[in-house]
Amino acid sequence: MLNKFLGIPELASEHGEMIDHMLEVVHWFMAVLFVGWTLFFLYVLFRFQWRKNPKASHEGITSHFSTHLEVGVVIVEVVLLLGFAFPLWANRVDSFPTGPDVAKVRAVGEQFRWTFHYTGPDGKFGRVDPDLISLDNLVGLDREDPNAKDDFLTINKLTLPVHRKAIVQVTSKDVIHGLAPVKLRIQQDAIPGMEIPMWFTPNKITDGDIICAQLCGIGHAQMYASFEIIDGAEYDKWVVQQSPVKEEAPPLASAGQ
Ligand SMILES: [Cu+2]
Repeated sequence: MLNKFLGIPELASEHGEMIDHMLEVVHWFMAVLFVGWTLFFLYVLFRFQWRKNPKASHEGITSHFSTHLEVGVVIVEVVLLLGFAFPLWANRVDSFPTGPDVAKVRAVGEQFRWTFHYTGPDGKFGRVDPDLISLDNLVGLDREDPNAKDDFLTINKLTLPVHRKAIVQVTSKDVIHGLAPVKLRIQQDAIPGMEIPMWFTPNKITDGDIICAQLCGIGHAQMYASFEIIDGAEYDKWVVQQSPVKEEAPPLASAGQ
């Protein structure tokens, strides 16, 4: 209810309901804290006003009420973090799904766009090497590698099949970016030199925005991509169509654009 009031975007992944539930709990908790501490603050303003207490007391308040209250708040926060947030995230980055049905994509961030690297029909990524990166080879794919033959790239557009598990491996070519397809309720920072996988299951045929969640430079606001969740059979057809790479990469977005 509070989520709706705050305008949360449509939900399009299986685990997202738990994320939304936690968001709802956190928002209610923050609302209670906000109102509670405001009332306490106003009470203190009047209770200890100068007119009623012309002489400052060096003893101060003797009641431990506020200390107990603060300990209570800390306990609730620890429960939220250790009981909800950590297990939720652990599910996304532990025990990765395997099998031919799993859609695998590498998301490569750079100033200021996302390149998505697909395995192609073989389900295997070709070897990548930073030394091979050029304007014609955005992810440094080694075309000599047999696994690379059917790999293909898309720019600023992530396509995934509905109701099938997807692993997205997030990395960056320059600075820290953050891959945030908000409707899928998942997000991962892209760290240069690291490839960080996360997995989820899209459960709705829809499309949505992918924003860069880290302030990554002067063109950060233009670092916009989108995702599309399509029917599984359609996805398989699309993968075959796209493979191997035929399209040319658009010119690098410059900072001034
Ligand atoms: Cu960015």
